[in-house]
Amino acid sequence: MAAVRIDPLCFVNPDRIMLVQMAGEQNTEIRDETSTNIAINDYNNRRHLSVTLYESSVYMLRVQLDCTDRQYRGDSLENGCNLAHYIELWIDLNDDGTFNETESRVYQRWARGGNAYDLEIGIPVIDGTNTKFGPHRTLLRMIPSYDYQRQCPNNDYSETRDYTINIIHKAACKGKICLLINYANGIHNSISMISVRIL
Ligand SMILES: [Ca+2]
Repeated sequence: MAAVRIDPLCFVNPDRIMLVQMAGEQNTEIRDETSTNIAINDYNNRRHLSVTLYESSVYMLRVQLDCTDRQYRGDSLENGCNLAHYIELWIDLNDDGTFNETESRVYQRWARGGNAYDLEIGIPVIDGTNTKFGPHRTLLRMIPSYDYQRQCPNNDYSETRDYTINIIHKAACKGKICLLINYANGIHNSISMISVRIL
């Protein structure tokens, strides 16, 4: 019987999240330096960490991984952690307690310098139904990449972190005057325009 060849990548210990960082509006920022030491599935409730974002905008979220605990240093891993992981982010935009497909909000992702990922996060317009104003439960999840899952038998690890994203209305500013659009009670046709002078 022929021996089954397992990719050397499969013998590498999973890398762990070392830092999660996202800058928002009004001097808010998520900066989570909690590091995880255990090798298999981990969940961290970090809901007290909150960032405020404008509707209809795009923001960057950076996830830095700890790649120091590696057992294999072959050529295929010279680029660092990025071969083995896939990171996703869901925001419970309608606050119904579940995460559906449209609440998966990563538009693009890039590997940076071997051990960091930049994720482009899209925030939709507040319509009062699918996307509500205010704080929302947000899940960041790291799982093995699809290549890793296909090739490796030990692919059941994951890391999940629970944060809060606060979505607010975008102010449209011209000179020193800003117009705030207020969707009262989530109804589109009850838009009122409020002039606010910036001091
Ligand atoms: Ca939802």
